[in-house]
Amino acid sequence: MRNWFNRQPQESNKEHDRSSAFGRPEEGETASGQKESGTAPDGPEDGPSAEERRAERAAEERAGFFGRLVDGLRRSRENFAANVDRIFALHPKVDEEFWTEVEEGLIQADVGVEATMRVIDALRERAERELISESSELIGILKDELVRALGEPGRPPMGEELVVYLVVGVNGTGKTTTIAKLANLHKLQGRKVLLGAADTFRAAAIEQLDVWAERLDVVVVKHERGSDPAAVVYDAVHAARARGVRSLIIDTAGRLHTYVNLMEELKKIKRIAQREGGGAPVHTLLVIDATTGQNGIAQARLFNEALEVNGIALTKLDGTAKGGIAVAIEEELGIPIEYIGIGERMEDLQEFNPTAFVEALIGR
Ligand SMILES: Nc1nc2c(ncn2[C@@H]2O[C@H](COP(=O)(O)OP(=O)(O)OP(=O)(O)O)[C@@H](O)[C@H]2O)c(=O)[nH]1
Ligand SMILES: [Mg+2]
Repeated sequence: MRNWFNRQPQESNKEHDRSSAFGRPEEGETASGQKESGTAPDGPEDGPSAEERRAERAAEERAGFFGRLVDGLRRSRENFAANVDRIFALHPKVDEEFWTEVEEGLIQADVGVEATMRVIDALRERAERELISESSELIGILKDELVRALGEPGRPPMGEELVVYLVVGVNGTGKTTTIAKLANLHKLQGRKVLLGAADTFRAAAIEQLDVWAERLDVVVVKHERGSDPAAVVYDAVHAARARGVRSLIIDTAGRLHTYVNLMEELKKIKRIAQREGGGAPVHTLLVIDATTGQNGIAQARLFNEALEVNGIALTKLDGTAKGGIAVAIEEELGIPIEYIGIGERMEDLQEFNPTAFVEALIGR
């Protein structure tokens, strides 16, 4: 073999289902955009009842969500599913060679050594306990164990009061884009959103956030380029409190003159947000680029040591065949993945759902 992920991915399909959770029709509208009649008949002979229509709409939304996930994970799926098929076909009996192949396959998929060992141990244990000798019977169990290894998905605080989201990460990982997507998601969830442009270091960073804000129709609190980011955060937090904002999302620099400078600056920003927020939780969301593999995990450790990260947004999953990195992140960092990025568009951010993720990766 021995490479699960050695095939060239095809061009990503940019066509996405618009009748999704993100493009959700307004209340009182059907998925096709027509107004529902308040006097719609209820009986089976007269068409679906309101409840049936609601269930239908929920199913459509789920299909849209899953369809986009499958599309976003296509590179990983093509490799993962093809190699699972190949290994299981090549080794119909559960023997040592089968275990070696599965183990190597998971490691190649960037699942990480520790997580792979745990998954393999759990699989072996179940195979022995349930006297399974046909490898095909283990596919469902492999999925179960991967879901288990992904742990509980993280859910950021989403209460009625202000939450400050401090979005941090190495430069280029997708912070600003993720902030735009998050703002879009939170707006769709009915939350009032404000952005804070605290990356005052990189040229054009403020303008980039501004462009997104205009498209999203949200306000940005910003200062001049080169100004003190902590002062931006101070103003942004006070503006958020004064305006009854629920989600204040703060963009930060990914690079300064030195790494130590960056961490000191981020710590200061966090302190200011905590001090000025009037008790508002400050949720530190670390953005990791999935295409950077184990290197991304090493970076995450450093950020976590300095800032106590609460959750992870794993971006660019559409750009890698090694989606298994999600499992390694959970195993090695113990920080929950809250969101995944599966494309460059505003709609391409999803709340992380381990079951759907594994199904999209190896579902058949
Ligand atoms: N394919 C893909 N591209 C993404 C995703 N998220 C972000 N990007 C792209 O990654 C590039 C960098 O994104 P930014 O949001 O500017 O990254 P950043 O972390 O803010 O970068 P700095 O401000 O330089 O620190 C852009 O071209 C984005 O379109 C994703 O989920 N999928
Ligand atoms: Mg940025």
